[in-house]
Amino acid sequence: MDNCIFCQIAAGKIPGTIVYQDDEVMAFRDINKQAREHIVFIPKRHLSASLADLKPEDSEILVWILTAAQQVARDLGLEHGYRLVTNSGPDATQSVFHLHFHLLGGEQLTGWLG
Ligand code: IU
Repeated sequence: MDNCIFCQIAAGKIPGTIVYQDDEVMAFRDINKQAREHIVFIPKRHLSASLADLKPEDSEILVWILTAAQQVARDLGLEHGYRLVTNSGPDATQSVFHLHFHLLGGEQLTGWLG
């Protein structure tokens, strides 16, 4: 999608600090990090705006993203743990409407709600 910032990062049209990519998934450092390590995982294709509207036939992307997150967490040395979350919709304060997951770690995480 032309006006989607994460599509533009996936296409290399605007820069991101990319830490992982394969045919389907890209991961880059969040520009406004909320933990010492904060990585955003996206499908390269604009499959959906959020988890809420991901179609069942596209759901295998979830396995690919979780597998990529597992790999990146290992690469970053997050052996003490990490958190993987997705914000879906306004109650969750979602701000970019291209499905994505946040990997947070590298320090003791506190609290669930913000
Ligand atoms: P959210 O779950 O939609 O709230 O998360 C969007 C995230 O994307 C947020 O943490 C932003 O800091 C992050 N981000 C980014 O890393 N690079 C960008 O160019 C833009 C947003 I725009």
